[in-house]
Amino acid sequence: MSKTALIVGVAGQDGSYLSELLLSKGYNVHGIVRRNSVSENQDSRIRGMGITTHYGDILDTPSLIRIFREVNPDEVYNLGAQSHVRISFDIPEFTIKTNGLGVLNILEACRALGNPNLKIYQASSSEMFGNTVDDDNYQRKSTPMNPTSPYGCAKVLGYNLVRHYRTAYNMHACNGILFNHESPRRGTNFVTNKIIKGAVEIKKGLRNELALGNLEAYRDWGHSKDYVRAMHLILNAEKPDDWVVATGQSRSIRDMCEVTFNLLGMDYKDYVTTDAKYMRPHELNYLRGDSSEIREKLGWKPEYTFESMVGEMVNHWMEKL
Ligand code: F7E
Repeated sequence: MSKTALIVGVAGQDGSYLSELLLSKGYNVHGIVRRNSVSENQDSRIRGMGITTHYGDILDTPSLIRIFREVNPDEVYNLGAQSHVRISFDIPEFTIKTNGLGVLNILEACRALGNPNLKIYQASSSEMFGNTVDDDNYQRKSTPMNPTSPYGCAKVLGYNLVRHYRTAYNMHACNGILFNHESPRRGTNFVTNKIIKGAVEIKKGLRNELALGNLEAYRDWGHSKDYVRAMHLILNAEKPDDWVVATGQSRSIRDMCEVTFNLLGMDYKDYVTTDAKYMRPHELNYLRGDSSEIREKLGWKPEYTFESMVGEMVNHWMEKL
């Protein structure tokens, strides 16, 4: 009999790729979407895929209890969050509630189902590490967590709740500590898609410059398609655990500008400006993840390289604009 997956936050970049992956594996896929005043925005990434959507919200426990009962899933993926780090400084309370207490609500809704075989995946984040780096310049599961944003603080709460529920109630609950992951479906207010879309617009004569924030931060960027494969592997590992998913390569925002503009035959220095409004009150300067454990034990490895990912995103915008 085919398995049933319930994806909380299904309408986002990762939700859409994860849906495709699970459908290709024969799952019945259900997803929770939040009401949006522009209904086309609600499901633009997942329309026509063949998944069943339900209106709900991770801060609305009655909706969770109702949907979880109706769907009776084998696997729950919590990808629901206020996912923008800089915006978390503007709406800290909402971010902490959604990304922290929201996880508690999901865990309680799962516990109420009373199914000992239910598997739960929590989207934890490299933002939890903040500016702590091990002596070898990597972050890993054992690296102390010192978050530098309301987003990161809330993610640490969610991470710890998952570990706590795993031990206290013997639940198959896992954390994937995912480093940045991008794709053409990434929101255009995240730096990769902002740079790539902006550079293509400049190439096509639609604008003259691109204003960014801190160009000196470093990120470990992978592709969302590779990372949703990791989510499925993590959930289906024999024992519930916490895993780091990363490429192990770190590049600066400046590098991202250089590679993108070069691909389009331009020099980023002619077009990129900086604007204080994109700076953060507290910056996370450097991310580079050690994912050797998931590679060795679960056989995960990324298929995309940094260059093939940027190339795919550039082609997407060249065709779309
Ligand atoms: O920023 C710098 C910015 O917003 C990356 C989320 O998926 O990954 C993501 O969080 C870097 C930062 O992603 C602009 O200061 C410069 O250093 O693309 P981002 P993020 O904050 O790393 C983690 C793992 C998550 O979990 C999050 O949910 O780029 N930067 N100029 C800029 N960033 C933005 N957004 N816009 C700029 O103009």
